[in-house]
Amino acid sequence: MVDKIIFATSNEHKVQEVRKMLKKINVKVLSLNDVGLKIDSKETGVTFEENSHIKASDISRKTDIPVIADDSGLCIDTFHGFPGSFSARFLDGHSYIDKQKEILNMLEDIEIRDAHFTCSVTYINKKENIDKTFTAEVPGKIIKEFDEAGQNGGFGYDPIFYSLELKKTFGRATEEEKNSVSHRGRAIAKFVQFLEENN
Ligand code: ITT
Repeated sequence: MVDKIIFATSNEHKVQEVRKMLKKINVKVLSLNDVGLKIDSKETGVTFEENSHIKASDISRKTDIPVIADDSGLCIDTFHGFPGSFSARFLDGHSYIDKQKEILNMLEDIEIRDAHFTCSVTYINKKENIDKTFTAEVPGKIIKEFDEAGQNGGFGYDPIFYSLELKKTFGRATEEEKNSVSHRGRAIAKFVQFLEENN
């Protein structure tokens, strides 16, 4: 039975979310800091699947402990999925408040505001020769105006993403609520099912 995995990410928010989810099945999530490794992957893939696979395999080459990595992003229908896998690099060097405001500017006067988050999680277990990727989405809409009150919850673009299922933005949702419907929550749920069937 796998009881610990390394999460190959530089994003501590992702670690926090996934750690909570995997605690429920007694799998300990180690950050790169915990194991003294660094990630400097070039995200050269075109898809979320390719990029999560690049990150997981880069770290997996350096350790025998099972590894997961996540590539995720916000996809806006009107912009044909942009920023998508460029979500982190969009307006590089600027704060997420600036990034949120820029998305709201770009969508000014546009009525169709449908969007989704996508997340691919790659799991590599060298000892057992397993290399699997799980992908999931969550549907929503981009809100119309900057929401100061939503800035305290979640991370990244959460404050401008209105979840159709929660009927509130991810910024205003509790972590538990977000995880119950989110792209990452759903991709991790598929991974958990795989572990349960194969452990
Ligand atoms: P690693 O590559 O090291 O994992 P990263 O933050 O650069 O960290 P990505 O390349 O996968 O990760 O980019 C994901 C970006 O998409 C993230 O920085 C946010 O801007 C956005 N994003 C992904 N999931 C999100 C979520 O749950 N809530 C809000 N924004 C999210």
